[in-house]
Amino acid sequence: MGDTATQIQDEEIQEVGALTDGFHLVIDALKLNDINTIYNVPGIPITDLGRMMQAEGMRVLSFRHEQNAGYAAAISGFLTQKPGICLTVSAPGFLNGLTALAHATTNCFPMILISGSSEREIVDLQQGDYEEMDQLAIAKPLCKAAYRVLHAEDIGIGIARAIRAAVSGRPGGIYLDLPAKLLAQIMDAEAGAKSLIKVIDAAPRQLPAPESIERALKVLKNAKRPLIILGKGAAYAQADDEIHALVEKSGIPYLPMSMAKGLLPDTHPQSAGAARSLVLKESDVVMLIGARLNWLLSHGKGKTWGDQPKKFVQVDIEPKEMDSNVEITAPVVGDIGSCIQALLDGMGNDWAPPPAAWIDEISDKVESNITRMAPRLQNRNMPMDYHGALGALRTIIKDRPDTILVNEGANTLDFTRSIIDMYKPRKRLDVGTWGVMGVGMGTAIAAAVETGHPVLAVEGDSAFGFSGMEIETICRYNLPVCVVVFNNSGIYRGTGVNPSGGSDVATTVFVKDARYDKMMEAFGGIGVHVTSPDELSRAVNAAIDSGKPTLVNAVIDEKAGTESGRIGNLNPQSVVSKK
Ligand code: OXT
Ligand code: ADP
Ligand code: MG
Repeated sequence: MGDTATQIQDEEIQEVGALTDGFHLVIDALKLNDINTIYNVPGIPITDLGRMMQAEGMRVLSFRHEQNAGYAAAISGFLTQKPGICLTVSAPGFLNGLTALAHATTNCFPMILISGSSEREIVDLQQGDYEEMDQLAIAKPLCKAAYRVLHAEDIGIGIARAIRAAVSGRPGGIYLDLPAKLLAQIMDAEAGAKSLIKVIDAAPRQLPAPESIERALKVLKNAKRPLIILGKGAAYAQADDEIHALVEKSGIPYLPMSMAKGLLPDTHPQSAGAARSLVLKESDVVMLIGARLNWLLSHGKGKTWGDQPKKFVQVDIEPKEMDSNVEITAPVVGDIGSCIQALLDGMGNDWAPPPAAWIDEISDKVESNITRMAPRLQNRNMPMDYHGALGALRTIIKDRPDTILVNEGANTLDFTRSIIDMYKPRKRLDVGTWGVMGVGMGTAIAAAVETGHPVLAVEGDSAFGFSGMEIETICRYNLPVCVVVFNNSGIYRGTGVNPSGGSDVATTVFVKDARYDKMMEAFGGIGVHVTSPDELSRAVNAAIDSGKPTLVNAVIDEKAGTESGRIGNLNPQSVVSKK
């Protein structure tokens, strides 16, 4: 009997030694760099890659839509300082993941979108391959860097470059294109192992220039009404102790941006969170730490900032951020940990706190805003308004400060941000720089997977709809996620009326009396329908105690919200009235 094909192949393999292939090289390169979690949607050409990753002990979480897998990867980058990995199929899957990649880049989160792609020869001649698309070209303007690997021996380099590009300097999203053919390429296993790179010091410290520290301290020292603004870059940097020390040693009041809440507890006596308008208007020197003067800070000028002339000190790793909107008097370029440490060292031991009049003015405003809000948080109106419902959830976060709060919506976002105090760093995750709806479930899943802490996702009913199908994913992996849908039957409010008088409902209105809790039950999770703050409180406490996937449908007064929440001023107004 003649030799079988397999026998011949085996003999050949023995002659040339053990072989490896593109699939295994990708897996080995990621594992070598301590990347062990993948957020993906399977399909041609990456189904087997996912399977093999799982076989090799990686955690491979499959989603229902790539955008949600991408948001999960983005926030995992924020939480861990390692690039979150989203793995997708070619063209449509790639495009679904691309929104999240752009979101990661916009928010300065490290993430790598790895997509399978079609055959280069066919794509470049536009001959109509399966899911044909020039993905590299399309990704380039939407991310920090984009790479394609064509040869198995370059996989190690490709992944090393992607990791380093994602986390060094200002973090961001990276695209890595892996053509289908590459995954099946074989090479000698020993040469393959040698081709892999373990990235050394992927995000090297960037020490600030000593003169920039001196300049910044001089400006701060001369301030009569100083203010520190902490942004999500400060939360990302994980320099929690240094930041805490700087705030307390300087005695300067601070304002946390949304995702920087909890870096110091919101109840800290120097927190000016409840006196936002006052401190922006009246401050004379503002030190930004990992926060940009973009739309969320009214670009550092105009009505929000008042007439008081300002000097800005800005601590950021990205030199190009300086003077982006207004003059920065004292730029401090470097990584936040190193910069804050240098500022602390330069302050010496006799740093004088800011004038008492400034501190007292802020404390009075904080107290009056808190006192004004307090009775509203106790209200027992039915249907619930935002204050009544959030009064209940606020207590839960206070009692369980390790819980991660995910938050999206318009009114649901804005009320939650100002009502729920945070006590620990990186516990509040939200819509970020773009105010994007749809981050909710991906964020909740990654938060649970990466930290092991319970997650409470407070979601507007519209916001929830963007990623709602992922509650199946939450149930499938049995994650400790409690989703609370603030159900006011619509975008902003449920009261809109079709101006034409036609039979279609208004553009902002959803089905009335919808029961989102039943969706959760469909997948074996727990669904609860609540109409009062006490019921809400009981349901969420039970969910967190049990750790079981839960969705609480919380009925909110459909008249309670306002158009676009706190940012209604950004809506353009038509000056033409048509009959
Ligand atoms: O100092 P003053 O007196 O001014 O008072 C301030 C604080 O000092 C005080 N405060 C406190 N008082 C007492 N106690 C405490 N603890 C306290 N803390 C603070 O309260 C006030 C307010 O404080 P705040 O919030 O800090 O200050 P302010 O002025 O609001 O800050 C300004 C901003 C700009 C920093 C802040 O407003 C902010 O961060 N805003 C982010 C807004 C945002 O990103 N919104 C999301 C986008 S809106 C819209 O675009 C939506 N869409 C369109 C869409 C989107 N986004 N994405 C995609 C992919 N497609 C479409 C859609 C579809 S929202 C939306 C859905 C909405 O419907 P939902 O059903 O989901 O939600 P509902 O509205 O609930 O129905
Ligand atoms: P927020 O929305 O909370 O104001 P932004 O996303 O606008 O925050 O700003 C974050 C800033 O933090 C970015 O300019 C980014 O370059 C910077 N940043 C991120 N990580 C670091 C770090 N480790 N050291 C210094 N700056 C950082
Ligand atoms: Mg709503």
